[in-house]
Amino acid sequence: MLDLFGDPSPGSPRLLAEGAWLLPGFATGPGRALLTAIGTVAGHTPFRQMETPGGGRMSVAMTSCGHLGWLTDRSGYRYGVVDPVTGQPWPTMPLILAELAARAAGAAGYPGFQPDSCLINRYAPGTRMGLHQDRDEADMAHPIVSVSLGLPAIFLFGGRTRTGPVQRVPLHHGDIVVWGGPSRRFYHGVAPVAAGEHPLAGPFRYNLTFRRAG
Ligand SMILES: O=C(O)CCC(=O)C(=O)O
Ligand SMILES: [Mn+2]
Repeated sequence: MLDLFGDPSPGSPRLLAEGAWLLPGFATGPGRALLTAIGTVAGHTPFRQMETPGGGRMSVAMTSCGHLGWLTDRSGYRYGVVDPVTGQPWPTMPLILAELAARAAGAAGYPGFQPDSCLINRYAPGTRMGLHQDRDEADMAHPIVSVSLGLPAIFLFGGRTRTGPVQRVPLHHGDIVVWGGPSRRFYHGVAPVAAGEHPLAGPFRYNLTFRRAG
């Protein structure tokens, strides 16, 4: 039987911090199918650059699928069941995405992960994500599963405080980072993405961030 997730050459998992693993190439095999799924979701609920509570605009374009979508606007950061752009519920999370997230979480020591939210980030060259914590979720017992597709990027992985030392972790198409438990609230971000052309994703980096939000 065809194993969609069977990658020909995934690297060995690398421990980044207690509870945090880099799974090199874990999603390379299904990369093309994952990008197709992203295109299908974005056909229903388009990428948009959301407003920050301070009145700025995110440089990264975002959309979501799953029961809950992550939102930011002048009234703050939160999850919602309705996409404010379409006025409709977020599209159902494609099975290929949910299964990949569960498999990656299991490989990192978090069995039984069932995400109810998949934030899809699209980085054009020059865009970045500042150091932040993922802390809008109801129950921090669940890990974060973060899949990189398309152009490479440097993932910034810090610690408990914003000002502590930061690891610079190169991420390539198909790499997954999973963090949870003792590192669930660790600061992290993405350095400005360099211009390039990826054979499957064109001039973009995509990131899938799976969470159990509700
Ligand atoms: O793009 C990434 O690798 C990280 C995204 C992220 O941290 C987030 O969306 O909260
Ligand atoms: Mn984050």
